[in-house]
Amino acid sequence: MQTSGMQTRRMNNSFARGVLHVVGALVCGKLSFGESGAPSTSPTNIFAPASTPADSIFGLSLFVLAVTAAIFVVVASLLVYCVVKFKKRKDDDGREPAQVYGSNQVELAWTVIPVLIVAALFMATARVIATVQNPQPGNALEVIAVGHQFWWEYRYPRLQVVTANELHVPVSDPAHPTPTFIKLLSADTDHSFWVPRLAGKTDLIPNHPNSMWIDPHETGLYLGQCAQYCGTQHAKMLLRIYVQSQNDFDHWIQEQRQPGRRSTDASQGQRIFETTACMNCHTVAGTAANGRFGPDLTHLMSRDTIAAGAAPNTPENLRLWIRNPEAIKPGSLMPAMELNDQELDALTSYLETLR
Ligand code: HEC
Ligand SMILES: [Cu+2]
Repeated sequence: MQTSGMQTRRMNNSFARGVLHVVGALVCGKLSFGESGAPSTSPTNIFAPASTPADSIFGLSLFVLAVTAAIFVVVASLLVYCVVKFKKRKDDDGREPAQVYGSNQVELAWTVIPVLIVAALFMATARVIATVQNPQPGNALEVIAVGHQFWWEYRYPRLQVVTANELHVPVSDPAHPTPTFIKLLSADTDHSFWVPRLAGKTDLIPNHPNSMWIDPHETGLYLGQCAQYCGTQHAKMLLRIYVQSQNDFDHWIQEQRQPGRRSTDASQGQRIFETTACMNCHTVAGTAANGRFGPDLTHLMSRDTIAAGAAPNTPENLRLWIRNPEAIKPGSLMPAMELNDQELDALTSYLETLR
């Protein structure tokens, strides 16, 4: 009996999902039709979950919405009915209507029914919380995400990979799940990790490790945003999750594990990097630079964006960034180093060798 109930609910869910997907996309103004005519989903659409935790939360929201909508319809119709039926008539004789004191049946009904509704909502919520807080299986991919003002540090402790701002994870086939568990830490203040299509929001709190997990069902780029005001540049602390096939992901890991490639043409830029305080804040593996205040730059050129998604990673933007970070991201904690044009060119060429 329980399974058939669940199946009907699932079917209702998928229909409601389709409707809500379109409504949501329309509301967000992001519904675009590709060549095939199929709607393509915006990378932050909360109505298009693509991972089990986001999916369970979405299902629960639909259930709660449906229950509360039903209550609303019942109450509003009774109200309208009473207003119309019992409005003051022309021939009203001014007498009070018959007064009814107490009815066990009515009182029982309006006590028991709400209690049952609340119990149902409670149990549905508890089930979703249990799913979302699923303990980590031993073989899951583990990532440590550290929130910094105003960028993300990502560490893969078992794979010895460190990167920033662009998280890569393997796609998870529901038949053979390969979830990713993310441990959430903070280097300074409260941040919040929220990639709406993959999971709910979880805060990164100093000295209080949190965790979450995702199992994205489709490859692609999923976007999000630090969802907790953490300082001036909170708005440009963007989240980018690249979900790749297992092969592409393994390949990416291989590349990230290489020490930075050396190139002699850029030795002047490297010298500036190592004498102009850059190396106090940034790490380039295989060189003397091992600062940890700013993003790891060992494979900077493997990233599509710089400054936590604030700008595309192009030579012009890189040069502008090191000339004056404020131009791209006001309030960023990287200082402008007052370099001259020739130093900027050399430094930019060096950064471009960090593949
Ligand atoms: C006081 C510490 C500090 C110094 C010194 C510093 N940086 Fe940074 N750098 C940062 C921080 C913090 C960020 C992240 C800014 C953000 O996204 O909000 C950053 C970001 C960057 C980025 C973008 C990385 C990415 O993946 O988003 C590059 C490139 C960079 N710095 C290069 C340099 C160079 C070159 C120098 C020397 C001229 C330098 N930095 C000096 C702290 C520093
Ligand atoms: Cu933040």
